[in-house]
Amino acid sequence: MSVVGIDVGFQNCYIAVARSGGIETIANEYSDRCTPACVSLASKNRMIGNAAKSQIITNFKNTVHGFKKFQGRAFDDPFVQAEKPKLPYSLHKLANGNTGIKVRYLDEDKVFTVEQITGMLLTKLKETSESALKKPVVDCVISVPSFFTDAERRSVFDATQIAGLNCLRLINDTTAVALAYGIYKQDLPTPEERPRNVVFVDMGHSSFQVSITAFNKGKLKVLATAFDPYLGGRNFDEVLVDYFCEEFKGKYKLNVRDNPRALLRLHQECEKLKKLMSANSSDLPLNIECFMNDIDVSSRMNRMQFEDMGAQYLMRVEMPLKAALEQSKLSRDDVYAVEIVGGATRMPAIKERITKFFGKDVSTTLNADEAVARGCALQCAILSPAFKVREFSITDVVPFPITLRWKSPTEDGLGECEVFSKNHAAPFSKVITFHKKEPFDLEAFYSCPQELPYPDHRIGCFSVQNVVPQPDGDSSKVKVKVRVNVHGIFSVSSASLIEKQKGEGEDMQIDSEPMVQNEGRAEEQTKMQVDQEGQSQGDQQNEDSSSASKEGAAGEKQDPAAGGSKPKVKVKSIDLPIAANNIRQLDSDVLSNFVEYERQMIIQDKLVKELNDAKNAVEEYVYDLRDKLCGMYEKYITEEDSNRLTLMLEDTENWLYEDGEDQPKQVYEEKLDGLKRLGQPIQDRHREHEDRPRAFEELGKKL
Ligand code: ATP
Ligand code: K
Ligand code: MG
Repeated sequence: MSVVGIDVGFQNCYIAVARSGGIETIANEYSDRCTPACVSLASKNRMIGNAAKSQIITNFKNTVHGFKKFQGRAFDDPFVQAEKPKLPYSLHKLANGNTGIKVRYLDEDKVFTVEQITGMLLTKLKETSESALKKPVVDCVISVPSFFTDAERRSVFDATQIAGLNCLRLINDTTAVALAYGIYKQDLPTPEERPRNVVFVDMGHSSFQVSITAFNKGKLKVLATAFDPYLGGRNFDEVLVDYFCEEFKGKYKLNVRDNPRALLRLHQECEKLKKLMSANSSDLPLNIECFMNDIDVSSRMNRMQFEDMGAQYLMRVEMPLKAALEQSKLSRDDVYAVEIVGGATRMPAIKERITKFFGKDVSTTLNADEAVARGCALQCAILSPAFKVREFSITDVVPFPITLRWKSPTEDGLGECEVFSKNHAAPFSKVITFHKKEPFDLEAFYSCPQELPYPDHRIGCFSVQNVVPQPDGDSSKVKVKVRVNVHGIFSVSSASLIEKQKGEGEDMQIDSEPMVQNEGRAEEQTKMQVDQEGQSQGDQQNEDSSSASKEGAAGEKQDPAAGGSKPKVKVKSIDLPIAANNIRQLDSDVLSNFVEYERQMIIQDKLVKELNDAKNAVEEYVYDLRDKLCGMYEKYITEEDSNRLTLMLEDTENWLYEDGEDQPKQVYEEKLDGLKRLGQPIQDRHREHEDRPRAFEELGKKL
């Protein structure tokens, strides 16, 4: 069983794995621990990660990046529409209204869903972890922004399935960071003592997240989260891009915005310049050769100027800090430390604002780039029965309050109730009791549309089916369980009809769960529930696999009818089917098609790779043998033979660029074999000669 944590960033992805020595981040085939969130489609295959990034400019129409925020969003979503004109690739409205990405792939026009593109990225990350761990990787934990709504989370979850991953948990970025911070701390207060409160701040390329977390020995509890979902490093890149576009318009009469390639190059250069300005406050140059119309451009910028230009964004840093602190009901003095992560927190101006707000120096004890991935891997290790980790319980929060509204076709029992308040503990289950004579619908939605960073406040509609009246015509008691699961996804997870037995009174005690009988009134169960049963889509069965679930298991496992030591009451409970209809949800058959299609694309990529490897092997052999013929092999071949062979090598090289450009793998393999038949005898003579003195030496030693 694999223990893998993946930070899927807007720009950068990191993988951490558990090995016997502990948690470590791993490098990809480019020896890079960062894999760019980038997918490039081509006429024969796909390139993903670093290879795709190198295509951003050359193959801009088919190289997809910056797609994380399209996850679970409609094409008509205002955010998607605002991004659209800035993208070098095209978006496309899918039949179900979701956002599709239009590219050329295998010489055809193709539209991929965001889930498929993310699935491709995850395939790459899966393969990278597999080659590091040298075994198949299936189980993993993946990070999402804490402000992701249900539709966005379900979309990421679908992407994990497309990639063939078994996502044990979608964990919030800042919660993963908190886990990476807390699990190794030996000096946390005991559970009876006042907790240690730590603020975690993560500013990445696209977003800004803050959480305040209370630590005690063996546990963390998120007290509050706050965010600016649209504030990140990329805003500052854009500030620079805007500035230089203007400047070059006047100075060089260049319309950069009309030239996607030039614009992409300017973006890359501006990001580099931005990073340089973090380390250097003096005047810095920006030079781009052959930028547009064969013109070289150059300019200068310094940090002070830059901070002035970015003031509108710097101003926005304080709000989420303030919101988080207010919600946590802590004062600044209660804050033990402010830990910052994420690439954009390296900007001095960002650090200053955070420092100023909390009135204390920020700490950078965590690795700014890798902390999220490490936290994910730690969570995966906790959830994995195969891995021993310190017991550590994690209580997260519900970021946006959730309301349930119910109606039935004939009864006038229309009502609603907020089932999860803001910052309610999560994961969590609640049982609500209804009195109904017929099937009914429960509509779930986010209570405060105005504070939601998503344009649709609906979550989904859940139809509780097969509800019938009691034999005496009375309403039946229907118990409905609602929950926010480990992934932070809401569902009506189960429903049951409690059948009255003959002669039983109305107010009999039916089970051990404390609950109010009022129709529709939600009643919290006394213990925190961790998702254990009643699998709905997006769930994992992790029976007792985490310390967190052990804590929650007790109340949940009792059979309501069993009674235990209580007087036995005869109650029959019938499970009711629930039909869920979530917004922007992919149909399950569509999802299975995507899973299958991803498998085919993986095979295709593999074939192309093998073919390229076979071709490259011929080329390499040609170069290698040619070098050696005029070097170390010179003495072992006649001049005549050498000349003939050299000519042959030259022919082969030419062939590779002409007729041999595009041949089946077998042709290259045969070509290589043919060359080796000629080269091998020379190599053998050389080796034999080399080995002889060595053999004498060995012999000499023995004597
Ligand atoms: P998100 O968290 O929004 O999904 P991400 O996780 O991909 O995005 P990070 O890798 O945390 O983002 O950070 C990338 C951002 O940090 C980029 O905007 C990058 O330019 C910026 N960045 C990295 N190093 C520096 C630096 N030294 N100075 C300024 N900005 C930097
Ligand atoms: K990242
Ligand atoms: Mg990030």
